[in-house]
Amino acid sequence: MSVSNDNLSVNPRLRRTLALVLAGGRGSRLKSLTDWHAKPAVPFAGKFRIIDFALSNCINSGIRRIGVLTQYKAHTLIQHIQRGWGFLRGEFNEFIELLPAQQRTDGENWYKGTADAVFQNLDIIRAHHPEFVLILAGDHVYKMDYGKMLAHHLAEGADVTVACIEVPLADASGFGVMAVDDADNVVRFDEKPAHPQPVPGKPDKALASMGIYIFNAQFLYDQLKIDSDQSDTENDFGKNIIPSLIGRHKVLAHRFQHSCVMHDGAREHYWRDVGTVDAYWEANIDLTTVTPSLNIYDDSWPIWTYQAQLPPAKFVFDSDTRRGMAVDSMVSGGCIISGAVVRRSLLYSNVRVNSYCLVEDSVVLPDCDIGRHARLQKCIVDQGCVIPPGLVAGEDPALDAKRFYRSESGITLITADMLKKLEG
Ligand code: ADQ
Ligand code: ADP
Repeated sequence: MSVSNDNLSVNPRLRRTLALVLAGGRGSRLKSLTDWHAKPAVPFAGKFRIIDFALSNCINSGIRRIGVLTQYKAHTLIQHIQRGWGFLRGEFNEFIELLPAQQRTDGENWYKGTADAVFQNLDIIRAHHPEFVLILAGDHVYKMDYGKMLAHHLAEGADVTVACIEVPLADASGFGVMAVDDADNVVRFDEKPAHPQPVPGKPDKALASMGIYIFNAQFLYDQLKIDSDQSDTENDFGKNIIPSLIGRHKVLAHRFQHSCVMHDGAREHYWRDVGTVDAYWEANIDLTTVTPSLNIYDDSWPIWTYQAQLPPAKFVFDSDTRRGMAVDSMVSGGCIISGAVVRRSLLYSNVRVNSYCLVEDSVVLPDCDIGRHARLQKCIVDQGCVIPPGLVAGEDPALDAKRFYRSESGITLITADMLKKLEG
């Protein structure tokens, strides 16, 4: 495969690319974590929100014209973007524009599938006169140079290019699964197949779509029109549009390994859909390890966010408990750990951990207060929880399942609503 490393020739084309970040999905597999936020607005890695990764990738790749398509529970997402991402300069034809579902078309529908979300905004998109449209999901954590993908798209003269990655065959039925020829043209695409096809010669791997597409703009408009005229369509890129193009147009596969960013001379082959409680816990806890798989200290590919200004984390040694510490942990601004022990955990902003508490292998979202003598093991504590003194979670699976949400692999999710019910 020939992928040009010469981003120079791509640069003017990147300026004529419009990125559309799909940020309207419900993300129901995150259970109560998405009761109040759209999945892209769910906090991640202590100070970010999930959407910051896709948006930072755009800026780092040189794409500075971005639309964010919102629908479900968009309030905190919109607030986050308005507060943090307003630095682009309209004078240079740079922008981040929020495109809410607004029933613009004749139908009575909000956005149906992902393609409908784009279709309903076609007039706005056309008005920007893009040459290429890059379609992204707002709910994946990864670092990727979209310039390399565009270079590949151009070099091969594709109509549409789909980014892909090899995933374990056992997980593949959650993805669009494709087969390619020797030149990486997509010859088959099955959306979430019950029996996914393995990669030839690799019986335990499948080639999965990352849900990232580069379309030639006019080609996209034409396909959206064709799709919207059909009656038996869910107006979805993965379910309808991409499969309908195979064999009729040039659909190119672009392998993530060619555009993931470098760190310390190695490619950072990290792409995660933190879409389940288990995956969310794992990806957060991984950051507390000595050498995490995702490097967030990389100043050559910064991840931008909005965060309120907060005082530094504070650790108070209590002479009665003879404790007051956190180890193998990340502790964000505004936290106070007083007379307690925190291990292998990630604390988001403004978390108070009070005397005699033990917090281990847990992810505590912003603005929580953990009452004295509480013990938390393998928990995710949702934003704004006040954990009552003495509460023990993560030690008795049957009891946890009754009071909270307990995942298959034994992670306990605690939310403010669940705690309220406990009180009542
Ligand atoms: P899924 O992840 O199941 O599969 P989907 O639920 O369509 O994809 O969500 C894709 C993105 O679009 C998400 O960021 C979501 O928030 C957003 N979205 C969903 N519905 C939306 C709507 N109506 N309006 C606005 N935004 C919306 C897709 C592909 C697969 C591929 C996986 C990779 O269909 O082929 O393998 O992504 O994760
Ligand atoms: P929600 O509880 O609805 O999710 P958040 O508290 O997360 O809302 O607020 C959204 C954004 O606003 C976050 O990025 C957060 O850091 C920021 N924020 C929260 N409180 C304040 C504040 N008092 N001043 C400035 N920014 C804030």
